[in-house]
Amino acid sequence: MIRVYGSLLSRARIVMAVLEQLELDYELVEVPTLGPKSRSPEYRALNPTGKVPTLVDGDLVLWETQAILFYLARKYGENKLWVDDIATEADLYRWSLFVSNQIEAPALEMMLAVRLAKEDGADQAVIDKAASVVQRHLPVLESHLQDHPYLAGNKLTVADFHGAAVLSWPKLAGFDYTPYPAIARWLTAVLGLPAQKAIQRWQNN
Ligand SMILES: N[C@@H](CCC(=O)N[C@@H](CS)C(=O)NCC(=O)O)C(=O)O
Repeated sequence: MIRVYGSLLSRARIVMAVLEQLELDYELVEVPTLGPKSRSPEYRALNPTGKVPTLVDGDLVLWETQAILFYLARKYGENKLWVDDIATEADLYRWSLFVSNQIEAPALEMMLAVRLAKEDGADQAVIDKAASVVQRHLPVLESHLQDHPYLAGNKLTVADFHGAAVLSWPKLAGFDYTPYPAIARWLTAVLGLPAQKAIQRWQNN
């Protein structure tokens, strides 16, 4: 059985949503993002970074969220969540890497500013600074999504699962996507998939 190490409060949820969408059986091995379990020698033997998620599928041990998503789509996708030709595959990598390289860090910073806020509240200056970096890149995405339903190949792919998850983080810091209607429409479509709801069954794991 496929095993995912991580938690619902981590990027492991992106992997889990893709597993649900592919209708694969899997087990969640709860590893809190911080804390002794993720730092244990046993866990570091699987993932030397000590971060989550990690995927174990038979003899394969894999970490880095997007590598895991690409593997799952290629191995089990059967034309689901992947694209058909090399040019469209390059397009999928382009959008995935654009989100990862340009938006993921500031989007995470916005979410963590709220999640890790002390009693006197989140640091709005930190949120605003990170939001301005995110915003710099949104017009490109907005323009693309005005003409395309999804990031690559005009179909739902793993790039959408990753991208929509990352772009959902600023919302937790109050970011408003109203000026970006195509992004807002895409976020609603991808984050509203039944697969996203299905992962909540691990809530009381
Ligand atoms: N690029 C990595 C990032 C992994 C990552 O930073 N995971 C977070 C949870 S979502 C984590 O484990 N943080 C704990 C730490 O930084 O020690 C991936 O996508 O897998």
